Amino acid sequence: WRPVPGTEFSDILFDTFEGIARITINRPHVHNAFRPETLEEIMVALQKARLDPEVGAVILCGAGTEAFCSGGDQKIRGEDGGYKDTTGVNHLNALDLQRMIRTLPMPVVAMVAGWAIGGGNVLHLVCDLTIAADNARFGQTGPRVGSFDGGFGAGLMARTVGLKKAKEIWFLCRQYDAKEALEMGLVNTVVPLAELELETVAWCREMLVLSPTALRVLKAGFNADTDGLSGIQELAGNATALYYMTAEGQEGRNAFNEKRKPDFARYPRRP
Ligand code: 2NE
Repeated sequence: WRPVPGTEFSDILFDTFEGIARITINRPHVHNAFRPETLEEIMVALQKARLDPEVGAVILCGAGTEAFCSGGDQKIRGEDGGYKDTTGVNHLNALDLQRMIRTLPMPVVAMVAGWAIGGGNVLHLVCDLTIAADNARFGQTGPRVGSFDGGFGAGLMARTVGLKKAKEIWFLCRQYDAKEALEMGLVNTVVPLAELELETVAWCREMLVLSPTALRVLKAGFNADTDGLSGIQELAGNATALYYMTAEGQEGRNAFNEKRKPDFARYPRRP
């Protein structure tokens, strides 16, 4: 792994390896709970990964082996509608990050060792794939600590593990081990902790040799109905980008720039 030059972060580590960008939440003293700055930094790193033509997959993980992420940092949760940043402003920018992960045009793989709790459980849920170590433990705590995520946390959870199981997870605030998470479809695979990174990189490598456009449009397709009109926007944006690459699409631009009528008759109506 090579640190990405020009990126100085306080709460995350950001490095790359052979087309994979790895973002590590680096707050092990609180089981990698996030504060607004953590999430802001992850979004900056994701945008850098998006703009790097060498990067085709992202791994999201937590520092150490005890926790992927324990959700919002309860020590800085404010009274004014969110989590306080260092200037005292409250944020719920976990929701911004969730949307960004879903619209990133490449697979995001959660690599989960240890706790994935509260907003940390939702964070891996919104990733495209989850590779779990055998020491991983999952669960929601919201109704116990005075919080909830009724957006992707509830709706995407239900679509992932089924409605009854999702309600159980949220209504009872139980914890589930890696084997149970695999059985309910919350994770893709479980591997021994010592093999977690190798296995996650292997999954990324398998995807990296496949068609990036196919994966990109498939991701948008998987998310489209759940994300409503903004999901359709993402899917349709891919269609627009592909259309721009055709001679038919370029004829419209050329005609405008050349101050003539466009001649679309040359382009067939396909069955
Ligand atoms: C994760 C869990 C079950 C682990 O328990 P254990 O016994 O292994 O560790 P311990 O001792 O609780 O935690 C170790 C240190 O990490 C801190 C703890 O306070 C402790 O530090 P000290 O007090 O000893 O100094 N820590 C752990 N999680 C933290 C957190 N989220 N915020 C601040 N400090 C944290 C156990 O630690 C646990 O249940 N953690 C809390 C999980 C939780 O409730 N997360 C927030 C859910 S709400 C949310 O994430 C959210 C949302 O619902 C909507 C929008 C955005 C976020």
